[in-house]
Amino acid sequence: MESMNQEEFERAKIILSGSKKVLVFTGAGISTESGVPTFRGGGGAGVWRGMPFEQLSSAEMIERDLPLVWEWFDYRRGVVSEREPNHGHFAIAKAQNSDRFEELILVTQNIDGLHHAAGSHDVIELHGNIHQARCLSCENLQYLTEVGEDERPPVCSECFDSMRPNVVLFGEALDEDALLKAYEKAAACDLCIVVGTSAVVYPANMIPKIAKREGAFVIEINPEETELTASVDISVRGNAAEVLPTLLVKEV
Ligand code: BV8
Repeated sequence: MESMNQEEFERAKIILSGSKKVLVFTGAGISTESGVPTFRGGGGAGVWRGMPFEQLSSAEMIERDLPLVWEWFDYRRGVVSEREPNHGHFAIAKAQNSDRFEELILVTQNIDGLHHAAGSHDVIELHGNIHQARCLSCENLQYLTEVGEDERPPVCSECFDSMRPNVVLFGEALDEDALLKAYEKAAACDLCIVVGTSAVVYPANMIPKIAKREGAFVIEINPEETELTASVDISVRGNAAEVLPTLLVKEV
């Protein structure tokens, strides 16, 4: 862990030992060690078939070219399906399923499903889930394992209209219930741990800001500085898969 600033890490451990209600907020960086490319910065999934990802993942594409949207997300799901959760995902799941804290709420921007795969429960997936399809008419949800790979766009089993990926695209509103629950939990927590996010995407990036505004201690875990760094209480320069297992492990 030579890449980590040890002093900040020790301070973070002391804060954790006194925390009761913890909110963990994750972004693409927590899946880096699982081999899933991030969106911005090195090795990102920035461009595909010559189009920037923010254009491929924009609301207008659903109307304009739904088959291309399916090709894009089938490609992304192909990348994710070969990947496993890493020590960072498992550390959060272990802490959530132990009596380490009174409550541990996990809010993620990720759509890769790796938090579920690691054993986390009640995950608030603000941007949806790449493994699900949603009907354009009746909103029926189906896992893609229930739909033939060659059926594109998938046909809804309820109303037979076409289905789209169950993912929030740029320019689309987030699920209101999920967002409100995440805001409430952010306002109620006494510690917010922000892991692996550049914090540029709105409104998800409001989660740590609400926690801070309502009096929570905010710890950031990221090998690089972000837009949040100046406003957090402790910024641990390190990789999630290295830092989380030691940070979240029960005090000896
Ligand atoms: C909405 C699903 C309104 C799709 C995603 C101008 C200014 C401000 C805002 C806007 C603007 N123009 C438009 C907007 C709004 C827009 C937005 O915020 N745009 C940004 C780009 C400026 N937001 C929206 O459109 C949202 N909707 O506002 O709706 C509305 C209201 C009512 C009615 C109609 C509309 C919808 C946003 C959701 C978009 N969908 N994902 C897909 O995946 O293809 S967002 C996408 O970015 C991913 O979900 C991703 O999770 C998310 C955030 O990125 P990060 O997770 O932070 O990933 P990133 O690569 O950026 O950073 C990785 C970090 O990890 C780095 O810091 C790196 O250092 C670190 N790292 C790397 N390795 C490690 C590590 N950390 C730890 N350990 C490591 N090993």
